[in-house]
Amino acid sequence: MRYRFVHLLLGLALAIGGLVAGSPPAAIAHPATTACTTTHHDGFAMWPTKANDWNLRSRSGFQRDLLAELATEARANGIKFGVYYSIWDWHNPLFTSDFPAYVTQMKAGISPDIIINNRVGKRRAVDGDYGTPEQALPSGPPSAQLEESCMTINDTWGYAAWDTNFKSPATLVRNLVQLTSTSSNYLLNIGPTDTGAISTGQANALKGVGDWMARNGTTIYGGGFTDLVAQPGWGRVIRKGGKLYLVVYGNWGQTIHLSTKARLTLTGARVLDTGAAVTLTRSGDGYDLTPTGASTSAIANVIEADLSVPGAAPAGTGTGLKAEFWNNTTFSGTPVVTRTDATLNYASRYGGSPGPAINTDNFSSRWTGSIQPRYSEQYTFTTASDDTVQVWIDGKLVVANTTPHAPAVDQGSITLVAGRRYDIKVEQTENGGEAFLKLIWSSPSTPAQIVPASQLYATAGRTHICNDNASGVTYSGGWNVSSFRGLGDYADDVHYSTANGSLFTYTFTGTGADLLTEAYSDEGDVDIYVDGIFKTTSHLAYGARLPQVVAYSATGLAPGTHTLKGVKVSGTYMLVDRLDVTS
Ligand SMILES: [Ca+2]
Ligand SMILES: [Ca+2]
Ligand SMILES: [Ca+2]
Repeated sequence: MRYRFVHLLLGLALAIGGLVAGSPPAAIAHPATTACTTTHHDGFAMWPTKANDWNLRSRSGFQRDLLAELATEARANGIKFGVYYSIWDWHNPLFTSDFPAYVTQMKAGISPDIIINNRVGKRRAVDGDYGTPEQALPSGPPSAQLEESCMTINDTWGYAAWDTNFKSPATLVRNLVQLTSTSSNYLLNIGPTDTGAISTGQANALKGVGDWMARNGTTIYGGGFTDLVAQPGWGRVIRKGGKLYLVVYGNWGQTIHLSTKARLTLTGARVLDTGAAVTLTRSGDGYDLTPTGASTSAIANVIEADLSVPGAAPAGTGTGLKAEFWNNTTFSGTPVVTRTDATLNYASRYGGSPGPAINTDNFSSRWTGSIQPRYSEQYTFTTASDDTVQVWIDGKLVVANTTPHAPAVDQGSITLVAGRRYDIKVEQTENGGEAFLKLIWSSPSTPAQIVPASQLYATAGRTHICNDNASGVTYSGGWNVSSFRGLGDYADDVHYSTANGSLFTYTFTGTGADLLTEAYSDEGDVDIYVDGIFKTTSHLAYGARLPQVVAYSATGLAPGTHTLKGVKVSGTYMLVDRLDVTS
């Protein structure tokens, strides 16, 4: 790392990507943000700092304020202006003579609103505010921390006359597309010459990106990861709200196939650049799309498709979970602190704990209440923890890492129903040294994020998950049980029938119930009745095999005993997998 930056006096980096919405005006590569290296480990300031004379103005004949000019120019062009500042300063005498005093001095100068990347620590998921993969393209979305990949246009960060190994516009565009499809930012480095000029090789690369962005930038700004579809071999897919952007790398004009991973409908499609028609047909586990018109880019052409997915529940009204802390690692006795925590996002590190009354070491934490998903989807829960962690949803252990550990990222998944509230319990223990706990969730429609307070409640959940063999469920008309299919069934089992007219009846006490089952090509329609009254016909035929989809939700019933009934109407199979009940 060190050698790379020794000779770097000015590195201007362009961050292009999904974290910033909006379309800047035409520019060489349409950056959304810039990050100018104002000082690196050598401590040499590119602005006329008053702190010392180790800066551009004092040490050269260059008397203008470079950063002020860059800031003015960036803002005039609608580009967010940022600066990169290295907290390592070899020029500061304290750095070598008294490092703890140096750290204290650095901390004293930090604004609470500043963004700190993970190089403040050891580039772990618990360090800083975001991750910084270097010269690398992550294959999937970040799980425990936002990420920004930094990369050079050639092979060197600073200007190097001998380094002419410039990446092609195609490589840069496809890097940008891949990063956007994983909800990562792209920080692309420029090393200007000693006169501030951008070399022809770098300029040509940026011009190529700019040309592509001028036609297809809608794909990038505000776009991000989607798990609604499988990433294809012919390119990448990016989601932005109600649109999917299918970035096609080659063979333009041929029919491409999009495999779906969730129940969705594409209602229209067109070529983004030209508006030319795209033929859209359901096929197999998804859609076939055939564009018309000539290719307008040898790098990549983009199809814009209109996306319809089952509706989201409105944002919740929660304020967080009940939090209890003990000054022992065994949750024993009366908690020393009981309060409501809006989110679970703690970095106690060496000297701290979640509260003044809580030990720095040897404490335990428990959060309880309920969690309310906004989508009927499979949710992945991610924890970043030290020393131990366990997460239960509706009493089921979803995440567990109970061997005391250094900061670790752990995950587990469970399918939830939109708008319902399920019990959640999170336990963490701290023995010694650092202590961390983050609770993150993601789903096909939810980018990985700290679970927001609006979806957390300090009171118990009212929805409980019941298996297809639960008491209260009766089957008539020829049913069998299939277990261990390994296809994602709840409890790895389902009831199934092949006879039209077969039915199940679920008698429950509460205000609502949900039928979850499989959607697949060999399934058909199920008529749904609540309290004996026909409600709807649920269509479960779908090209892709999707476990635990919500076939019907009964909501808002008067408190009391009710029945939910499903009758097989068509298709080869009818399956019953899971029944949730809301009291
Ligand atoms: Ca500690
Ligand atoms: Ca620890
Ligand atoms: Ca089941």
